[in-house]
Amino acid sequence: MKLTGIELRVIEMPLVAPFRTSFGVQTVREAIVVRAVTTDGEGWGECVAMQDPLYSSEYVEGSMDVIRRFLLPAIAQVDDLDGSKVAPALEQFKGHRMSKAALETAILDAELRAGGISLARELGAVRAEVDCGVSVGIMDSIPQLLDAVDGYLAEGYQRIKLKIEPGWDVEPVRAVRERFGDILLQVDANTAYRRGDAQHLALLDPFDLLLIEQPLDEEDVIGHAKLAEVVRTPICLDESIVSARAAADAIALGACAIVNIKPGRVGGYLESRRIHDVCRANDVPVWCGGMLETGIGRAANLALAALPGFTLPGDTSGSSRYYAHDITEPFVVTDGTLSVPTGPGIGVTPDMDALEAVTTRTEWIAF
Ligand code: NPQ
Ligand code: MG
Repeated sequence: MKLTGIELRVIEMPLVAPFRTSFGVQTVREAIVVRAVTTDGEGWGECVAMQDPLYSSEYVEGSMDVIRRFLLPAIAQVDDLDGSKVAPALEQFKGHRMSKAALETAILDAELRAGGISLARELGAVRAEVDCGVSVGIMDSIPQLLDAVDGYLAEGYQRIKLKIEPGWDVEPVRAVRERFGDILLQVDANTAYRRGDAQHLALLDPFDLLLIEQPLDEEDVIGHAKLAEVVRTPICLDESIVSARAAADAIALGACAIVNIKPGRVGGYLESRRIHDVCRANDVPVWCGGMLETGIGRAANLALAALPGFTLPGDTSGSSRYYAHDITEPFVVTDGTLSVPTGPGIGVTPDMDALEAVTTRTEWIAF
């Protein structure tokens, strides 16, 4: 396979409702859609970096720059290109995992489409449907939160994740537990707490949460291990787990009992599978995180979430959780599950009119 060129599109998708986390309020999802054009056909990927470096150090304009100036020229040097050769060719460049993941996915998708193999099959999927959870943002009031959770439960979501931060933690959790009883419930702090908050976080213990996700700074792995000795709620890491090595280290240190896998954060689906394998060998459950993906990223996430170690419902929500109009066929939650795409590659293609409508800028980089 030879790459003919890459199309980069910056897109702006309005969210159905503002999404508030400890790092701010999002009303629009800006992202990059990658189309790899090869001698064997096309492939698609999505870069999940946000517009601003608030979740991680990556951001849209930085991704555009590093892809254009460093990553694509390195891929241009690779003979007989396929998905497995992308990460090794990009290893020389530090970090920028979301940008690398988007390129690897687009090239892997092109390879798999040409070979008629689904991404799910390629990764080792063992199920045709995945259990869906939903991430619920910080709200202005408890009644508003309860209305939102009520709506998601009515749609069939099997697990609720509440975003928390200091000042919005014990009370919302108590309110949701009291109102909805024995549902699968977990929380995500996106690094909003410090080591000294351990006793406060232990106040969540009576609510039987599935897990608390990334309470401390992404670099504070030992802090999470210390916290695990004080709180009974299992600790799950998100931001800290940037590679299979980071996962192995965090597990060895006792910093996490559960791992959130996001392909963008770790440099792609192939590294995601390695993390899955490391966690499985250690009996650590994993689940698939979400980054407000369009249908392109959502399709690929479903393939990953179908692997055997994904034993907890993921942030693999339906398209309508975030978008009134997705750029692919919408993913619709039925009986609390989403179907894993079965077609070649990621199994979906963007609707070009819908994609065009949300594109703010297109760059074509020929090889
Ligand atoms: C998390 N995702 O698990 C992330 C955080 C997150 C579904 O909770 C724009 C782009 C807005 C990426 C908001 C979920 C975002 C974003 C939240 C990621 O930590
Ligand atoms: Mg998270």
